[in-house]
Amino acid sequence: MKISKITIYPINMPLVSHFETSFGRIYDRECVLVKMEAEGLVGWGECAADRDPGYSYETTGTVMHILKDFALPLLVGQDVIDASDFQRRIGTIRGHHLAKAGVEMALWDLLGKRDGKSLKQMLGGVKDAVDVGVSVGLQDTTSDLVKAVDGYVAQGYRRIKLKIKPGRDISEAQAVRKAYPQIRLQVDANSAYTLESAHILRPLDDLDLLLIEQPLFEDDIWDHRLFQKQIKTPVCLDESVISPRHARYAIEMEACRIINIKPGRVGGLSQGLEIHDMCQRAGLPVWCGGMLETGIGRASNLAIASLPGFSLPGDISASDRYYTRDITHERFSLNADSTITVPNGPGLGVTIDETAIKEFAFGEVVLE
Ligand code: OSB
Ligand code: MG
Repeated sequence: MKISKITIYPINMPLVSHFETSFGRIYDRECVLVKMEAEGLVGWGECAADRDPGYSYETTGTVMHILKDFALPLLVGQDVIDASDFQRRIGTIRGHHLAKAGVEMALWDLLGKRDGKSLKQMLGGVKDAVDVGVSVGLQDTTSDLVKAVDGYVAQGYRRIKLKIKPGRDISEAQAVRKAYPQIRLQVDANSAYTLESAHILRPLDDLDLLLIEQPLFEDDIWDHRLFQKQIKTPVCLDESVISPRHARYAIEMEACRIINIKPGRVGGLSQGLEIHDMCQRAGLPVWCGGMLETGIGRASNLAIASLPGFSLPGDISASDRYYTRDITHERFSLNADSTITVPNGPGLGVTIDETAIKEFAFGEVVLE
């Protein structure tokens, strides 16, 4: 598609309630939206970096810089054929996967709108609705945590993920397991442990968890291999898998038994697709992670989560779990069976509330 203009907006949206992980608490969510115009059509994408470099080294600020000064000048005025052509063109930029992925998403949206195909169709999705769960942040007390879980279970979520950190791990997971002996339960440490300290997680083996997500450093696939040998619960990698190559390293090293695919973290939907295919060949289950996305990123996550290898519930909750006001006209809601329906309109299948974007945006850069 001949790209005529790209506009990027850093935005800030208030969260319904604060969200706390091992790297900090947030009350609102920043990200960068990408509006790509080509051949009379408009495509949208979302770069899932946050204000602070807690989950990733990328931030709203680095995304604006990398896109404005390096990535977008390689694209505007060019005829970009598809996602692999896009990856080839931006291949000279090292890293910055969250930035790149938002632009790739906008390109997929445009291609789908041109061809009258949904993203699900283009990626090879097979499900009309996908199993989802909710990621519950750290709370002030264990009883607050159980209350928060009560609320989500009452809303119909049948898979719960708990954020953990040193000192707020075993007793938290035990309390929720006691309250819900049958529920599908998993924990996410966001790299808060070291191989030396991780032995304290061993009691989690008694709680019948689906998985333990990213206990150790993000750049340490090898230590995850050593940790997986010490624990029966499957280790799942999130932060450590930044590309299809890293997925291969993790599989070959037996560093994990499950992989969380976030298209943003791995540099785009095309890269997520490669990891999905690789894990299917290797017999590893995958699931779709989340980054508190707006309706744009949520639509994209639902589409990729509809592929056959996504056999575990995704961190894709209903819109009202995150935002009172979103930037898409469509809101995603939870079905009675703890699924969310995959959009099937052309491209991402969502329409954009540009008035809301104008209100949440704290900047705008246009390249044409
Ligand atoms: O580690 O999975 C994570 C949110 C922001 C950054 C990292 C993570 C998360 C979540 C929330 O766990 C998932 C969601 O509901 O979007
Ligand atoms: Mg995670």
